[in-house]
Amino acid sequence: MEEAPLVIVKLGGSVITRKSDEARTRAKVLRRLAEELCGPGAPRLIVLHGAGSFGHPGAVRWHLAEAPPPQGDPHRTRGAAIVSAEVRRLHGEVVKELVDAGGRPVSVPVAGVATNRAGKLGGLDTGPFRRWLSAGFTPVSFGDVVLDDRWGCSILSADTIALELARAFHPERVLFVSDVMGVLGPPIRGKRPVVAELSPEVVNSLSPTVGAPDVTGGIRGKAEAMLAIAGIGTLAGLISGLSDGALSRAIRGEAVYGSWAKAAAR
Ligand code: IP8
Repeated sequence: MEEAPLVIVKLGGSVITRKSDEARTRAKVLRRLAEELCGPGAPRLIVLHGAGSFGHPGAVRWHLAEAPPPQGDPHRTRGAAIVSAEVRRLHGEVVKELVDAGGRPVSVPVAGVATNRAGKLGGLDTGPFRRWLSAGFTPVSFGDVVLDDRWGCSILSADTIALELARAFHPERVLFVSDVMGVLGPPIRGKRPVVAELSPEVVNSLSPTVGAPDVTGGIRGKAEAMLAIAGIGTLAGLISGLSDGALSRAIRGEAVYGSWAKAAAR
């Protein structure tokens, strides 16, 4: 039997948490997004979320996305434990909202199935995602602190998890849900327009990080992940989670305003 279409959605930390206050969710937005994900006729989903203000400030403070100094850093493991606990607090809220919205989410943290090597993904066992999906659940994972076989531990972004899962599962589309309408291009008459179709030239012109403290590459890191996803034959979009209904339309395959990286022929 043909499998029902699968969509991977990453809820960006920028849209589900408040940037200004440390470690608070945007409760109303999170609730609405959960309802859009669990509405009637939704496809099979894998849901990922970023760390936002629950994870990035601590990751910056304890330098978790950098190599430790040669003499070692006595605060690194303590800092990593705090960040790991904080992102789990956010994760609990995301899973609860999905349950309350009528979904069948199940938590699949990558800390148990992924390792980094010098801050980059070394390996991710996608088996647990496959098995939970086959059993009719919606696996939910998040950007996390993982073991690093060179640095002890480091950060794995949900953007990287999205790319790796796209390689394993070839979903219909991967959607990045953000607090912006799309990737903003270079200014024209003082205004930066949303780039409807991403290309390597546009992505190379983006500055590495914009806005709140972000250890995983900000909008540029996301745009790079989108191009990589398109390169393996899957459509990738960056849409706003602040526009009512955009996510619900996008998961059903409708064309939604935002930035898109078109799938290369498989
Ligand atoms: O927000 C970062 O994940 P992201 C994870 O998906 C931590 O890039 C712990 C900062």
